[in-house]
This record gives sequence, C-alpha cells and structure tokens, in this order.
Amino acid sequence: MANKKPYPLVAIVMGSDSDLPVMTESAKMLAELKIPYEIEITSAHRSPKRTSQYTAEAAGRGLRVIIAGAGGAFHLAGVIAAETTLPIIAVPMENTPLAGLDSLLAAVQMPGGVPVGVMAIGKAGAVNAAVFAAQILATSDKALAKRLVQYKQKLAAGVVENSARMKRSFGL
Ligand code: RP5
Repeated sequence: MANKKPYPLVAIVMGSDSDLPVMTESAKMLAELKIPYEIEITSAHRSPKRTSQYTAEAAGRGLRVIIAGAGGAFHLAGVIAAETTLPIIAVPMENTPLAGLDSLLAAVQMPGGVPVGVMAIGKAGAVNAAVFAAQILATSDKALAKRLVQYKQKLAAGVVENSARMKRSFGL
C-alpha cells in the first residue's frame, strides 16, 4: 500500500511571494524536525476573503499552529488571529522600507484578547517560528520532544566546533 502523506499540523502563510526567501527558513526547520506542514500565500489586503476563508477552515482541517510572515503594515497575522483560536506565530519581514521595524511595531500592538506570538525580524524569526511551533506541538508529542532535545544538543555541539575552529585559526 502506498504511504499516505501525513496531514499538515503547521501552516506557513505569507502575504506575498516576496516573503518566501525568509519564510523558506520556517519550512526547512519544520522539515528538519519532521513536522508535516503546508505553505500558502494569502494577503490581508489583496485577498481578504481568501485569507478569511483559509483561517475559518484551518482548525477543522487539523492544523494546530499557524506561522504568519508579513511585512509593512503587517496585518496578516492579526487578521488571522482575529478569526481562529489556533496559536499564531508572527514573523516580521526585513524587506520593507523601514527594514522590518514597521512590521515589528505593528505586530506587537495587538489588542488585548487577540494575541500573536512575535518572533525576531527576518530569517532568525522564521527559524524560531518553526522551533516555537514544534515546542507547542511537543507538549503532547514525546517523539517530537526528543527531536527538539537532539536539536538543542546539535546547536550546543556547533558552538564547541566553532570555538575549536577559531582557536586553530589562531594557532592555539
Ligand atoms: C506585505 O507587503 C507582504 O507580506 C510583503 O512583505 C510586503 C510587500 O509585498 P509585495 O509588494 O512585495 O508583494 O503585505
């Protein structure tokens, strides 16, 4: 019997294909942690009905977390958060006239009762959004929790390697 594709647990949504170079980092990290995901472009401003419909159906399709990347006015994460109780993790883009500060300041001004979890601006934020989504899912998935521990160990081993390489470059 052919292997069935696992249902996506995490959605990566972005306002424009110009956000993809950053949001690809979320996809790579989710793949590394073996978390099934889907990826979508939908805009709060250019396709509001599509965004609303996507959000309304998200939980019912089995999605557990939504990662939203957007730049500028940064309404995407907020309008999604307005229409679902799924956790929304926001990634402010750096490719904006104000280098992401605009998106960051917009993202942290959600009104009380409608939260979005805001990550760092740009690629680090996109990586962290995926790790944070994994940490949410890992509260009820022991195998994933183990993979996250291994990921942290890999990060720590990388620091040791870099330190050793640096010392060698100084002849020490
Ligand atoms: C936002 O405006 C998008 O998320 C993107 O970051 C920014 C610019 O979009 P484009 O003009 O490149 O399509 O809505």
